[in-house]
Amino acid sequence: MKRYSVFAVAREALRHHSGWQRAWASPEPKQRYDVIIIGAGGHGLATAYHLGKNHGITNVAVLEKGWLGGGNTGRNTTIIRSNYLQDPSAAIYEKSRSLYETMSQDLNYNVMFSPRGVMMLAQTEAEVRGYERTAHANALQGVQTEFIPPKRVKELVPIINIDGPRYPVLGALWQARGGTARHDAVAWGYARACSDMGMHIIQKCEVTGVRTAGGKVSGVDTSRGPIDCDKLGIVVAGHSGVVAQMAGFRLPVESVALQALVSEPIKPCMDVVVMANTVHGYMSQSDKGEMVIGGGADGYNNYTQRGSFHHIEETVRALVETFPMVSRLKMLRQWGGIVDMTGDRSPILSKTPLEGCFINCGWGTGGFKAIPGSGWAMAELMARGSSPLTDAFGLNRFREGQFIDESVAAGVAH
Ligand code: FAD
Ligand code: PYC
Repeated sequence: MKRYSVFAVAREALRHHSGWQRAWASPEPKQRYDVIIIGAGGHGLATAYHLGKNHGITNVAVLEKGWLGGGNTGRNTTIIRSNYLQDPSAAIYEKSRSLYETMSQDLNYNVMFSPRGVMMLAQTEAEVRGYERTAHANALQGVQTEFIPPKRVKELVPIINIDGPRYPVLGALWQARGGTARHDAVAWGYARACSDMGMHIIQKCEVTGVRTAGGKVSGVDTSRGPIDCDKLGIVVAGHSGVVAQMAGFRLPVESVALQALVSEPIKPCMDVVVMANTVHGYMSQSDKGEMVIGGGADGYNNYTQRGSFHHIEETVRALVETFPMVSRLKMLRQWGGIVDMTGDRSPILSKTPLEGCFINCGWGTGGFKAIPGSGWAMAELMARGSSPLTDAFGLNRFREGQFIDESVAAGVAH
């Protein structure tokens, strides 16, 4: 793979950009791989990347039924933070956030990581207490956050209305090194690096069955024929229940639509990410100038990849209350993704009842920020059989009642 650099750009400029290579290859599937990963979203690609980079396992195929990054990875609002309450969560999300800091250099691909700061508004006394508690927990965990007063909120976000009609801003949990990254670039950067290691990324290849021999996984059936493997990773987000059923087990996961929308592009007006979880909306400004807006998940299970209309109204209402200037913006487009929700709002990174088969799911509404850390940890779990970062996130926690409850403390009111 030719490296991207300022010299490469200059060289190509001189020869009419005729020498750029395709970022990743599109090979025909082989008959057998050491490892197959189902799902070329961020988590599947990051798992493959770290299998190669950290463990030297490169006879790997990533199978994708659509196009890579076309699931939730290319549909999210790109918020990156690690201000979780429970220790196992803080460990994996902070590992992930720190990997984002150097991802562009590691992948030789600009993922536009922008540590512009993430602010979660406290608009009730209960939220103040909750976020103060999280800030204390984060201090013990080595995660840098602080609880800031309303005056500082207004200084950081001049367009905010801190005297809201229903819920005034009473303070905020502030993570200065949280931020955003370009979601497609994260998928593309990993795909390019995996392809460079000789891995096969096979798009338009739907897994339709899981094959077993002697009680162990032996391969998959796909829309492009059967493929053998020694180990299988299921990393399919909202379709985890469907694929797990093919492998013969059930998951404590529900699939619902979560949606987002963007406004027309406007001049720079807000250089931090703001989440208002009581009124239920969040907003940041993209590099193109669009206001990127998200709200709540649908209250019922579905696979529509669209989301229900009343959520758009609720979200926009919440944001008009928080940022009155939003009332004068035109909204350009809206979309949805199918997110995989667990009861404790924590992910599952685990061995499964089928030997050789591993699962990575349950990131729900918050897994973009976790992509590099999850890939690192999942690769370790698949290569070595355990990982300190995944120990607490096994399927057995649902049997044993060892939940990692982030349903309130995660700060996203989903
Ligand atoms: P995906 O990117 O969905 O990848 C799974 C892939 O598996 C898909 O490409 C799918 O086509 C493929 N697949 C499924 N079934 C099969 C099959 N049978 N065979 C082959 N391939 C298959 N998280 C944050 O941290 N911050 C945010 O701001 C944020 N905002 C969000 C906003 C919205 C609107 C949505 C929908 C999500 C948001 N999230 C956010 C959550 C985040 O997007 C997801 O948790 C994360 O992208 C999940 O990545 P993934 O790789 O597990 O799944
Ligand atoms: O997890 O930070 C998050 C998030 C923001 C929007 C959706 N998820």
